[in-house]
Amino acid sequence: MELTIDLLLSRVKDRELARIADKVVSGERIDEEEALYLYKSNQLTFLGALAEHVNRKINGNRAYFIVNRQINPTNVCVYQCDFCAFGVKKSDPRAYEMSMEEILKKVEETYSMGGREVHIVGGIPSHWGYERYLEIVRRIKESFPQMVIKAWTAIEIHHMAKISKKSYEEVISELKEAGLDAIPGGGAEIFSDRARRIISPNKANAREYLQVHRTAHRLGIPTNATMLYGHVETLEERVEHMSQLRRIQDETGGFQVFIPLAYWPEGTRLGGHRTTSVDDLKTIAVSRIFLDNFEHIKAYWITLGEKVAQVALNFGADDVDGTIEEERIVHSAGTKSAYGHSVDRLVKMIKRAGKTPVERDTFYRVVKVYS
Ligand code: V47
Repeated sequence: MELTIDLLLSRVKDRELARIADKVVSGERIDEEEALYLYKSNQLTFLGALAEHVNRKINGNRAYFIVNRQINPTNVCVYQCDFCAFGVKKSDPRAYEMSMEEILKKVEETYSMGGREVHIVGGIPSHWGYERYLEIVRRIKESFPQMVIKAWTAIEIHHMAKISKKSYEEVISELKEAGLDAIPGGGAEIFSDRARRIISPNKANAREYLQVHRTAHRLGIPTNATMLYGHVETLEERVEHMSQLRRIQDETGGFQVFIPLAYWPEGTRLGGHRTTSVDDLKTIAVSRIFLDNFEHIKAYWITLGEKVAQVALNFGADDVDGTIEEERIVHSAGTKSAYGHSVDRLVKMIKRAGKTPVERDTFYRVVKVYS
């Protein structure tokens, strides 16, 4: 690998690119302007090799997956963000709400198949009280104490704080007490106020999203971070988004993974186009290089598609998420990926990308290495 990167460095003609790459290879942090330069560069394979060089220093040849399940208890949502085709009004014929029994049945299915994690997020219905969110966590933990519960985005937690008139600290402590283990990264979208005013003007803003995560870290709850890209945001706004995450990670160290989410436009009010694979791979690569204090970068196979996710594993990503079983959010917006995959399929996907598949738990502890 060293030889490859040295060889590549010696051949790069763009002086500025070579200077930034030199910095990266010697382990120096790059700034926002340099990240933007990488983003704007069309040396895609070089960028991939550089990001992969960084990834290998952290994760070796391993690529992670988890046996998990997503559960979206309801799609009823007060916010109606323009980029989202999943959330609907209560009166919409597509509206649904799972009963506690339905939720527990899904957790049981996953548990009996060796599942390690349930990832629970949904719409935000105006008729749900704070207790309902706590109850879902509590009942799952009571019935399946071994199951790791990664639940409720910062947007949902902000909403809980609002309706219960409690602080983030109180809400997260009570969720933790009920059995919450980790918080997923959803709801970040793009932090820029300008872009947020266009795509999701009503829900919690960037400052509130980040404050929820900061509070969770302080209370010992690890969280993930996402970025929805490919809608109305600029490249500058993407880099600024990552920069805010990097600053918080410097402070707390509580983020486990960064997940760039490629926007899917079908059925959304915002419309627009799908991202190109070149953009997807650049975003993975730039995030791997820029977020030097994040251990993991996830190539989420649901938004990227399996094939681009495989290539992304050679462009700096080291994780593909999991078996998932029942993805609804991005499927509402047109993704053609499967709803879920078997362990076998994920292992093959990773092996065929030239990586060693490693089954992990939510906290990136190794469960099984498929060497
Ligand atoms: O917050 C909504 C995104 C997110 C669309 O933490 C869309 O491990 C693309 O956050 N096109 C939810 N994306 C999913 C999410 C996630 C997924 C996997 C793992 C983790 C983790 C988190 O989905 C939302 C939003 O940013 N989303 N609509 C759309 N049209």
